[in-house]
Amino acid sequence: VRLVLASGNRGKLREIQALLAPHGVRVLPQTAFAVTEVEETTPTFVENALLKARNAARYTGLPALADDSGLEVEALAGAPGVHSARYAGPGADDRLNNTKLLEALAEFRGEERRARFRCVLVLVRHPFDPSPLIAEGTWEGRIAEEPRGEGGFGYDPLFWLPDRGCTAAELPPEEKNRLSHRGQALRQLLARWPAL
Ligand code: ITT
Repeated sequence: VRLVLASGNRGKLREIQALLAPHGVRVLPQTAFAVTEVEETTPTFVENALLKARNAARYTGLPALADDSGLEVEALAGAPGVHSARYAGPGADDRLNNTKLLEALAEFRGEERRARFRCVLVLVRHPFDPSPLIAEGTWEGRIAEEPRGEGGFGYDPLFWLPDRGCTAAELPPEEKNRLSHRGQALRQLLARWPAL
């Protein structure tokens, strides 16, 4: 099975390739095709993922998988949520986003820094697929007071796992995939995928 990943995020690509390779699924990056990215204009993860998946299927003629994900921080009423990639403004990188998050939580301690990652995956077999496969996963943690670790991407250096005593960026990649919102969503997607 071959599919295109409707994402420009290399961290997501790496993790999803590792999760799907054992199932005989080859995941091609949409950057290998002339795909014009869509704007993520909707207020929900699932609608954004659908937009991205249909768009990539339209440009490539391949089945397309999209991942819309983000970090929901309780003390910030669920922000940055669907806006996680550009929390610190248009063109913001991971470092700026992480700095902004630490500033927003400066007043909060311990339990008050609870947060969760959320990942919604959508698979469309063709651009007008009337019944896309949809799966979701969440991962609970806290926002650390300072970044730790070099692994993963995005907010991983700030995502503290109280049970493990480390951040997501300090986990080996296969351990992150075993625990993460993305790993959970992908296993749910595989269970719902009749062709596999
Ligand atoms: P695509 O839309 O092209 O896939 P993106 O990075 O813009 O790439 P999203 O709109 O889904 O993707 O934004 C998700 C953001 O949430 C991402 O940029 C990270 O900042 C954060 N995020 C999602 N999963 C994460 C993870 O496993 N570890 C750390 N941060 C994560």
